[in-house]
Amino acid sequence: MSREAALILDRCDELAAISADPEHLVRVHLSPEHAAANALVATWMEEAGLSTWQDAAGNQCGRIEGREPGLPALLLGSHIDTVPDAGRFDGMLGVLLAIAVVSRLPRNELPFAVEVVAFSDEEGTRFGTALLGSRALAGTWDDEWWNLTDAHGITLAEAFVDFGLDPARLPGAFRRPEDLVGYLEAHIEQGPYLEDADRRLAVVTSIAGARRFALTMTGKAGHAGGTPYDRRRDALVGASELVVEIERLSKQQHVIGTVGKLEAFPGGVNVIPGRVEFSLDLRAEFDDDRDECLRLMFEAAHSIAARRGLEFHDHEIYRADAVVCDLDLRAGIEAGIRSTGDELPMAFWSRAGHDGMAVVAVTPIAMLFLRCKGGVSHHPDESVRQDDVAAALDAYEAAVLALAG
Ligand code: HGY
Ligand code: MN
Ligand code: MN
Repeated sequence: MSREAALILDRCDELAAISADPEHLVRVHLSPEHAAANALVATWMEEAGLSTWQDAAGNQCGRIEGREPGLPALLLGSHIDTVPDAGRFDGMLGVLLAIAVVSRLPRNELPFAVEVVAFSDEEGTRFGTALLGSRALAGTWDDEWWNLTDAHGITLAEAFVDFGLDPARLPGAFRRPEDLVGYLEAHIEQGPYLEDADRRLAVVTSIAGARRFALTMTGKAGHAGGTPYDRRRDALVGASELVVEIERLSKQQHVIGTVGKLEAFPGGVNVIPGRVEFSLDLRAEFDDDRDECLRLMFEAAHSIAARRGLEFHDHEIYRADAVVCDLDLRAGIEAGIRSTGDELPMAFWSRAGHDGMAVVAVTPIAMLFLRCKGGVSHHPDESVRQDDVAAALDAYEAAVLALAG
């Protein structure tokens, strides 16, 4: 058992070496690193006895049949793309656990086929909007996305072609509900609750709904020395006031608002910033709470702008509403956790987003969380314990068998 867990951790290290930056792990959608990771994951899938293919959206997929060919499939998996300067377990661990579960499963016996999917773009690092791989699988594709551009001005459509995919054939990746039984994802918690409770595993009740925005505060650039304060329209001071207000309102309203990116223009040390472009990531257990807090934030933004002679503009780049995990699939996960000796599985909502938010459009979902050190994620210090990985593997396998029962 721990040999399998050790192999999974070694493979996380192997995937972590496939990065666009040798110093900091970053692997984005439709990049050469994505292609290399797909190829490596495909060999591991084949070693585990899965027949493999890359779907029309760039997801790496694998399948074993059930007791007869062509049965609807239980989907296992996670994502293999990363945020910038990422940890090596967010996403990848779930893909490797899924492959390890399949290598344990009986062949041609289960009442469903089992598929493993390594989703191509859960984070949205390259094009801003996220879940592009899982939304393709779910068939909830918006053709507007083809015009999204990355930092180099390459459109999603161009990136598809560069990757060897044909945008016109994307519908080939859309799955039908009747061909699926459900989706189970194992993932690190990316938060402190399991570690604080000294527990290894938890079942997820729901996944927070998230909305992301590109915000702009516009004032007037000017001379840092010669412009008196009463004549300044300093976009950076205005944006900074809003950033602090976003945190205050988030805490007050019990939602989670984060400004992850901010850039001042023109960016001279002796120039008053005339424009600031910054991001907002806002999420909550319930969409109404998220949206009410957003209203308060934008109200504050406009009042700050009015007071400072600035203009505020918002552009929504991503939205995935909260989803509830399926009770039957959750029962399978809970049975799996109990099989590891944890009689009362912890259950809580995921503050992090996951591909299940997209997959739920085509089939029910459930998630298994495992503890991560200090709750740290989206950081190179992300780490897991080998014995927790071993327990997660046992629980994940038992969940699949419980659902087969
Ligand atoms: O942002 C998230 O919550 C996820 O890690 N993409
Ligand atoms: Mn992530
Ligand atoms: Mn993730």
